[in-house]
Amino acid sequence: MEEMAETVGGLACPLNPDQHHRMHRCAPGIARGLWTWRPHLGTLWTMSRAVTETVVPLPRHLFRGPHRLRIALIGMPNSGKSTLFDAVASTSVQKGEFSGTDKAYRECPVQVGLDEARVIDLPSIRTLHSAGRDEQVALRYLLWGDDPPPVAAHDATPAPLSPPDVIVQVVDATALDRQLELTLELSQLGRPVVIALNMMDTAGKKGLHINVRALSRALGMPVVPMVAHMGHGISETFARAVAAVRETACPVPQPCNKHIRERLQPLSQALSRPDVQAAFRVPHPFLLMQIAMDEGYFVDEMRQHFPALLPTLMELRVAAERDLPRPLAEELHADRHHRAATLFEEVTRIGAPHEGKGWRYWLDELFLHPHWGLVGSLAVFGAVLFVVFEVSAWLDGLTAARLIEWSADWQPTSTGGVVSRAVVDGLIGLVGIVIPYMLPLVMLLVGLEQAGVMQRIAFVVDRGFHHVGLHGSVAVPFLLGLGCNVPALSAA
Ligand SMILES: Nc1nc2c(ncn2[C@@H]2O[C@H](COP(=O)(O)OP(=O)(O)OP(=O)(O)O)[C@@H](O)[C@H]2O)c(=O)[nH]1
Ligand SMILES: [Mg+2]
Repeated sequence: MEEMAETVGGLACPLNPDQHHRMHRCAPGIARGLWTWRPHLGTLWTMSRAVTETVVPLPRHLFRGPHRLRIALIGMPNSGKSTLFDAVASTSVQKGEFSGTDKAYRECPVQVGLDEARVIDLPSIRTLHSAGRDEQVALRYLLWGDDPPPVAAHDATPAPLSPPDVIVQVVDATALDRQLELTLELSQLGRPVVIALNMMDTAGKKGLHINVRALSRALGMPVVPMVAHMGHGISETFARAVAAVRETACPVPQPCNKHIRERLQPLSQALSRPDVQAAFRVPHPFLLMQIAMDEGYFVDEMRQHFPALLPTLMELRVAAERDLPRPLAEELHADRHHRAATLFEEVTRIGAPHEGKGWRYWLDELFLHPHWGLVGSLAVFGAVLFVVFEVSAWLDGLTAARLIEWSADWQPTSTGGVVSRAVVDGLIGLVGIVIPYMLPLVMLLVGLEQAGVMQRIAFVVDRGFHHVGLHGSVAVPFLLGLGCNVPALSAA
């Protein structure tokens, strides 16, 4: 006999005559089961079609495997770089020292959505011009990584790391005016820069209101408000960093004032030589600024590689300095300082310091206290257990228990009825997990997270979890696991 075909989920499945006969015998039972569930069949059909037909557009190219990104965290001392790094660091952190210094760096892999990156926590840097020896290696890493240009070929590479695809400048928002000077310098490096505007909590308490959008517009860089030790703004910072690379968004050029620009014009022209560009492999405005500032490393390299050109450059530099009230380097520094201060004034408003002690203050007092922090965290764990065992048991009685009671009398004897009964039991089981356990638990955890309690708990338990090779942020999946292991595993 010819094989008959039945369509299951869009696939044609051949049925032999015996199967066909059995199917017809089962049909009344299945039909009865389906009749019971008929109000939901339409919804299930729509949902199954939505699942099979939904197309999720992926970015054109993902940064994964050998194409993973490198993100460098840079900033002035105590701006919060290490706090940000620790917040995203997995257990596989690699440490190293920049060659010829005792300055350490750390790097680790991070997952940013579907993209992968390696994040590097660099030593603090105050300025890119007139940098000290330790800052010099960090600068050389930012410029070239482990791929030095001809002028730096004789130096040991600062670290065996590829150069960054994007720079995240961690900025202390409470000292924004000073930190913007470094931002103006970083904007000359020709790489995407993202500003992580950290310590927004302290800035708020000091009455400092920063217009983040205006700042971002003026600099041509994404600016993300952040409170690193609370975990606020961290994922957005990394998402914006990846997006900046994908869009190859480079900062708006921040030229010095017209008066100085005109004076530096001859020096700029003398440096605009393809062989100089090829030897240094740095953006022209940056090289111009280094030579104009008489920066040791770059002037030395110029002396070694372009001995005939250097005297001309120095003469042009002296000519640019002539009639200036101060030495050229000081003049350039003052100009940068002035531009940073002007920008700061444009984007900030200083109000009255926040005197009141709001509930967040008391949360900090409790959770960030060396001893009471642990007690507070244990209390939250206790509250979650109470919800799971007491509140959920009550909800269970109202939902799943009633459904079980309702279906208890249905004892089918046909195969179709048994299959339908199994489906109904499965659905009741699902309802019994989702409504009494998962929903209250997830709502509670979202509430705790939005209030900032979870971030504080993650901070408190971080040290303890590190002993078992985990990070403090696993506190959320840990608690979620009290309701259901599957979302807990996927969240981890
Ligand atoms: N109030 C507040 N403090 C923060 C924040 N982020 C970091 N801190 C604190 O700022 C201090 C300095 O943070 P670090 O992460 O060590 O700063 P860093 O930039 O790595 O410092 P160095 O590498 O030593 O230059 C630490 O005490 C942090 O706890 C924040 O968003 N708000
Ligand atoms: Mg640090």
